[in-house]
Amino acid sequence: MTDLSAVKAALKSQRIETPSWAYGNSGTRFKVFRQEGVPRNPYEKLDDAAQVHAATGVAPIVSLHIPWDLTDDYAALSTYAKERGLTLGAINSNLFQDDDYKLGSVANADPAIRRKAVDHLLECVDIMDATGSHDLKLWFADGTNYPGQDDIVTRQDRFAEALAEVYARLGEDQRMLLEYKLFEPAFYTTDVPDWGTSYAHCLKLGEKAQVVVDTGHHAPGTNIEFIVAFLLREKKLGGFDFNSRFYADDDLMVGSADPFQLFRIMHEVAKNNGLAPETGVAFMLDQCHNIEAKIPAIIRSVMNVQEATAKALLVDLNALRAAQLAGDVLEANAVLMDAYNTDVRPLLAEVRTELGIDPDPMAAYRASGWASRIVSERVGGEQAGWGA
Ligand code: LRH
Ligand code: MN
Ligand code: MN
Repeated sequence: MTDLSAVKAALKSQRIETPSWAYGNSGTRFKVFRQEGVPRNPYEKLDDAAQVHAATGVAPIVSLHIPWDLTDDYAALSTYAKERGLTLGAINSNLFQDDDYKLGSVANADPAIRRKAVDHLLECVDIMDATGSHDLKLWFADGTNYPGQDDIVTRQDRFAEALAEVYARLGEDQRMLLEYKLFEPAFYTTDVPDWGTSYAHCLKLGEKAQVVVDTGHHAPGTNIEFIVAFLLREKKLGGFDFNSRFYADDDLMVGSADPFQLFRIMHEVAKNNGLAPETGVAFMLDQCHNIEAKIPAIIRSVMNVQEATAKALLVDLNALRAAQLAGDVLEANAVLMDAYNTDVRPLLAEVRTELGIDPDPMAAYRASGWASRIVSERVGGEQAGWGA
């Protein structure tokens, strides 16, 4: 039997971090469909994030992306966040939108370009000092398109050297979270293509370097929950970039394409103590909302993570272990499926009522009038967007 009050307590204390870029305009490489009322600066992104937190009660942290969230006073931005019940989370670097990085950033053959790239990363740590952020999130577009284009091992050496310099700059309570991605924009080799490469670099760097699992960055059919379980065992899972994919790096709402996969991932997290704050797993979203309204899509995504988490917490671990030890394959599988097939929406409605918020976050947001307010107030100025 599962202790329902412990399940509720875990759901109340889980924190889901939303990305500043999901509030701005975004699109595919074919077209950005602009939406009315979209934020014009990082401050307005925080205003929208505060609406997501008000509706869900569990999303008080916002990741920034530099330079998309450029401002001349990050301490002031952090204060603005605090005044709205928010804190600034991971600082995401950007080494993929400058002409200089055509052949790579920290793995570029040109030492001057490598220097420029490392300087950007060091500047991101300066920003973390100003915002009080604990996590530097690194994703590199580095790689090659053609066999023979550059030397695979030399590029790894350049990577290791750059990461070591940035690692040495981290403060006591700061971490480096290293993402991996199978391919794109590079199509032949990618310098950090998989969790093993990220893990190997992190292991050499030390305790403050951990792996980020972006759920959209794997080959089709990859068993992501195995990776999650392995990294938790090694104390190397820094966090998630949640999103959904059907084909490649689709960046759709988490839990929309394959809610069962999300449940299997959250089962490994819950079972292996990954929900305990001291384990330090950051539950971040990394998504874009190209054709749907952004704020309600982010609210829906937060709810999808909560539903998967609730189901994972309902797994009867004693019954599961007993079935596993007895070699009862069907019963062990049934224990998992019983939890997955539970409708957890009434439980989450109770959790929200106990938190003092509306049991229906989507309805609460609709009733708030925020959607029409931003359309009438945010006129003029450049709308913020992916890459802007
Ligand atoms: C590119 C990517 C990556 C980063 C984000 C900003 O694949 O989605 O995951 O975290 O852009
Ligand atoms: Mn990501
Ligand atoms: Mn991605």
